[in-house]
Amino acid sequence: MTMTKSPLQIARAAYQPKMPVALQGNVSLKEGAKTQSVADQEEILKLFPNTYGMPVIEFEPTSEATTVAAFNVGVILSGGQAPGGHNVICGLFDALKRINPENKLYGFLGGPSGLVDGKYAELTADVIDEYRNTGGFDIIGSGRTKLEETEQFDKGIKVCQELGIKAIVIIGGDDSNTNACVLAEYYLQKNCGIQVIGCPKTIDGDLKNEMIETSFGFDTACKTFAELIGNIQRDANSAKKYWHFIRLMGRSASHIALECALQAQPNVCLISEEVEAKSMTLNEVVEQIVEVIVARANAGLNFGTILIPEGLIEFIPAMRVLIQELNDMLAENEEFAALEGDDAKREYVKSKLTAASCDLYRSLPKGIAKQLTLDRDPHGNVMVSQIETEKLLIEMVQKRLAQLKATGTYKGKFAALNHFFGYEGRCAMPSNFDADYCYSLGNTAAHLIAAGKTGYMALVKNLTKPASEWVAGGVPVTMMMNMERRHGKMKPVIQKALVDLNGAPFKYLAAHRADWADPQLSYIYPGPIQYYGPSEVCDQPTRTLMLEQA
Ligand code: FBP
Repeated sequence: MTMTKSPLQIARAAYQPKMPVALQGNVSLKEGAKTQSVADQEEILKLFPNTYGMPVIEFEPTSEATTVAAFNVGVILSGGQAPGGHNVICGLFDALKRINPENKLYGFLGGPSGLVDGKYAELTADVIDEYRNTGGFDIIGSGRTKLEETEQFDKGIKVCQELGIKAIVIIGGDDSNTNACVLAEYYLQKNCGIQVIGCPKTIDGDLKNEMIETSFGFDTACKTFAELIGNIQRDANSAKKYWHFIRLMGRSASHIALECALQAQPNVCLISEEVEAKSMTLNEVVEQIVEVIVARANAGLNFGTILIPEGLIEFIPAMRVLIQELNDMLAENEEFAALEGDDAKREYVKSKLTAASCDLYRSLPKGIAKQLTLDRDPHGNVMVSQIETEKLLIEMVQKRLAQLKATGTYKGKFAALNHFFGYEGRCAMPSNFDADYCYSLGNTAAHLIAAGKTGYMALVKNLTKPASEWVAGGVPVTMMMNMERRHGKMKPVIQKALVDLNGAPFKYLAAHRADWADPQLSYIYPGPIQYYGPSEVCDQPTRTLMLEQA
């Protein structure tokens, strides 16, 4: 007999996510005061006249049951995978059925384009049961199509009307939730009766603010990477012959690198936001690494671990200027796209850059320079996941160590290995935290819809407390917005949360990193995510969240 599921998969299918008390029965709704956007209030108000200023909402338990007429909902998974996405959909489905067993849930296939192209599938109980507490987004697939044209919005209305859909739930990161808000505003203007609710997804951890404590997926992804880093540290400490340069996903923000450092205590962890605050050059970053390598070599230890956030390169001021120039130059540039061959493209780029950026561009290894000019994502972001910063750093560190060797300052041996962790964690089986959090987010989205809300993001907070004490509700998306330059134009977007250098997680790293670099080893080996066992082993949120809320 062939096995179709592992024993753990079977056990997880039966796991019942823990939920806040307020979501366990009937809910009533409490509205707070009017809200404002985090910045650029006048511009955001002008762009979102119908959804600006709405109050924050909290759900409270009530003994009164309300009867809600049956309605249909469509759900979209948008952007990069994050553990727990399936549980948002399961939570949404279960709550919709509790609200009215006649309610139906449709999944739009392959991301936002599924809505526009009318590609969908009904998510019935049989389908949902296959995906409970599983990683991945394969239940309906995901995509990065940007919903921004009114033509797309109008096609969406038609599809929703055909299916009797009264609300769309968009599960995505900052850019996707920005689009959700634009869509909500447009549908209100058109008075077409379609609500739009967002859910905070991304392993990057950069969709958080005063209201949203963390995005889902960050917990599981970091725990998965931290396990791998711990394993590498144990290997390094056993073989004693390699320096491991480990780049970690996270786009611009260094939250993942920071969280992994807090969990595994590597010898070096670079934080892009600090590099920017100190206006460090690439050479200074290299020097910071070299100092640790030399000190450890002097103690006879020619091995160690270095964590590098994938967005590092964008935070080196001169590189940032170069990337900005490249972004503006590449935006809708058909002339560049038509060029054939790397040399022609390189010459074209050089001819368009300012003198300082051109010098920097020329000084980079050709491979890295090329990676900087690869296609932007649909939101105009440079795809930092494709820039192999860890290899660039290895090359530069190697050169610097050779110089130090020549002067007799460094007597060690340097052999380096490079790693890039991202895809390894994005679809991991969700931790109990993410399984519970996501299921609650899905439930919350259903209640926001039943309450007739639109332009809101589902909110579940108090996350360092036991799940029963979490607080659920909704936060208007406009509250998180500011104006930023995208594709060469100013656009309203949700403000990204970068690592706060005055925040407790970074301060902890800053206070301890000298000990972690020290030849006296202080590696932690976190081990794999545990799903069954004592709560302190299985249900703990990230160190970031615990330090932020301590
Ligand atoms: P989201 O912002 O869509 O959640 O993306 C997360 C992420 O994993 C980033 O960390 C990474 O830079 C990017 O996706 C990689 O994108 P792709 O999956 O398109 O290679």
